[in-house]
Amino acid sequence: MPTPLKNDRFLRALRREPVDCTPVWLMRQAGRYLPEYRATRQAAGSFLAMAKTPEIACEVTLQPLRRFPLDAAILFSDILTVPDAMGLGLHFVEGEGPKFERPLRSVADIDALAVPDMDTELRYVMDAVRLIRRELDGRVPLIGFSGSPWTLACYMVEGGGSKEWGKVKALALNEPAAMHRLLGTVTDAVVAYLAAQRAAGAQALQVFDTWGGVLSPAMYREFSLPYLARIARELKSAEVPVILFGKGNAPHLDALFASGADAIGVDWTVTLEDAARRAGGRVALQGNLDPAMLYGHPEAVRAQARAVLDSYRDGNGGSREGHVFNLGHGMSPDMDPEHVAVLVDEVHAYSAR
Ligand code: 1CP
Repeated sequence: MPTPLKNDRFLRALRREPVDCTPVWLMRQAGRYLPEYRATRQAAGSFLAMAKTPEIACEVTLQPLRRFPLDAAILFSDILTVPDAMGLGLHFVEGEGPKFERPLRSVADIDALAVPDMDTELRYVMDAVRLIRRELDGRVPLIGFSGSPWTLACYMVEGGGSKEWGKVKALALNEPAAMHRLLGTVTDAVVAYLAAQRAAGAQALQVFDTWGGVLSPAMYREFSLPYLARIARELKSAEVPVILFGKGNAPHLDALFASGADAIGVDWTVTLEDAARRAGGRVALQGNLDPAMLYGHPEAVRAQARAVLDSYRDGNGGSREGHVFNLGHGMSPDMDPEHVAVLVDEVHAYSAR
């Protein structure tokens, strides 16, 4: 029998149940802003070596929890493990970010793709999930995650990050049937990947649609939204909630609220007041402090945290239930850990019921 959770605020908030204060975790809470992360990375040699060694992935997952009373842990890994396991050959070029040795260059490449085996090619991820659950010992829940089909397809077609995403948009425009076959295969892989993380012990699942917001509304509705909704439908389970986070998803919130997901993660380009009003209690909301607010001085960080908490309450009929505090996107390497401590403290103290 797994240890019962000592702190289940995060899961309760995702179910819109009452909590003693608003739970908080931060996207990229494990990362280069922490000196202990930089030391572990130096010793491991590379980011991929860290992600592929369960003991190191576990250590790095726990680092921010030793410093701050965060209400959830997130698996230390990357969204690009899935295309790597599909044979694209992930590596990191110093200062340039992720690259694939064999990006998708033709319709034949797309048709040759297969869903990877979770027990072999991605076993290291499941081993990390099992190890982290054991080491957490019920302190807080563990979040598993995946990239969204559209966001993974962006990297698979471009071969790395991009400013314009011209190749993948051209594919969607010129070869829509092949694009849908690609998104279909990637969706099968994402569902299998998240289900395997759940089976290994993940207690909530988040899908990162980081690049959905670069699409026009018509293209978003064709190439991102239906696949997000399929994931939410296929993973529906009362015990393991699904969070759909999308950078720039504000124009699509009404469709996302009806997608079947338990919670929607939003960035700071929408007020939580507006989002909560439109959600009307159908889903929980996660977000949405602009990460750059962490560059402010501690009193400014506290004021910004309170403003986010109040904005949610104002849109949610005066109640703070159903809100998970987070940033609107990930943390950056030059952020001050002291400011994170201040932020977490303010969220808990100010929202205490
Ligand atoms: O140490 C290093 O230099 C590596 C930097 C790094 C880190 C810390 C990368 C490479 N990935 C990660 C971890 C990571 N990636 C997590 C860990 C859990 C956490 O603490 O939150 C998660 C959830 C991700 C997810 C991820 N990877 C996303 C989606 C989230 C987001 O930020 O929008 C994306 C787009 C990636 C791709 C990726 N991996 C790494 C980098 C630098 C990038 C971005 C590349 C680009 O700008 O296109």
